Amino acid sequence: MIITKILVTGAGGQIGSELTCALRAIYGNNNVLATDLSESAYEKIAAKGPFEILDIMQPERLTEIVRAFKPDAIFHLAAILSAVGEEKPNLAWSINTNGSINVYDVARDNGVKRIFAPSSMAVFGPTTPRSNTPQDTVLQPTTVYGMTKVIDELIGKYYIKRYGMDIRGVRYPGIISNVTLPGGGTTDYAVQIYYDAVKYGRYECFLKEDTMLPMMYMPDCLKGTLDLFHASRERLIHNTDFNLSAFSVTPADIVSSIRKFLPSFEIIYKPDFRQDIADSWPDSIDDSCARTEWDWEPSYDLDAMTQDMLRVIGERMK
Ligand code: NAD
Ligand code: AKB
Repeated sequence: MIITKILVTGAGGQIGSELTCALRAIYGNNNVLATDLSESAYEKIAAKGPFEILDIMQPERLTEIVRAFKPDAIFHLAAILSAVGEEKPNLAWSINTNGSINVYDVARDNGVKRIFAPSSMAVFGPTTPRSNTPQDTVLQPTTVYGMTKVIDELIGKYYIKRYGMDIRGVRYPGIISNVTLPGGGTTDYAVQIYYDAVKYGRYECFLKEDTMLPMMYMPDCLKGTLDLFHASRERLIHNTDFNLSAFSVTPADIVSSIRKFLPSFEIIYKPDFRQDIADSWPDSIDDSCARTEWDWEPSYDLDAMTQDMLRVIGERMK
């Protein structure tokens, strides 16, 4: 299948702002249309290629944009994440489920050949095996965000079966990056800690020091996303729901890693409502299906990531 033109929803977010640039490097700036709700996304990525303001809750506007641009593929990243989802459950419910259906319907009706739509480790809950969480296991999340992500995985499978569509997705762990700040999740601490380490030499953490969660550095997130997107469909047994992992860490592990480079870094722990969310998620994930079906292999461990994060953020703050 030849893909030449791509549309990205939620392109101004933590992942979209970097994935859009990675896609433009492969497919050409003018062949990747970035879309998002606001002008701030426009400032970040528009200069390097086309941009349209798009609310995925407006299917007529989505249809208009898709008919004009004629993408072969859509990366559907627009969503409300876990912490904001608990504060605004109806919004999360609506955007993460009805918004996805809008995107899949417009794609189906306008000849879009492939969709990449990320899921999350938030599909798991307290009744799932917590360590080395298997690929095919109990999905009983206790957050609105997690529920919507389970439903998204199932909607994708339904559209694959009923309409023959090609829809793929991974259950990302917490993504750590240094270009765009995260948009309201529970793993956001693992990004902010690096910014505050460089800027203030101290950080107030909203999770307890021993809260173990799976995490991944953005270069691996981009690599995994693109590798699954480009994988041969014949090899894939799973589709919308691949477990994906790189390493598992606690806040205390990140503090130790930062102190290897900034020995005077200080931390205080003040857990808030996000602790309950984190406690419902796995501490490690078995991603062997991704490794077998499309050769997934992460590159970064904690210290390699810390060194790079501190270097990039430090250079930017000079
Ligand atoms: P983000 O919050 O940083 O970005 C989401 C973007 O969607 C924002 O730019 C926002 O403006 C946009 N958006 C929200 N509502 C919209 C609407 N109605 N119409 C159009 N755009 C809208 O999120 P992200 O971290 O970049 O996540 C991208 C995808 O990856 C999401 O599906 C998320 O669930 C998933 N994911 C992310 C992580 C992570 O750690 N970042 C982990 C697991 C899964
Ligand atoms: C969040 O914390 O909500 C996200 C995720 C793991 O899906 N980073």
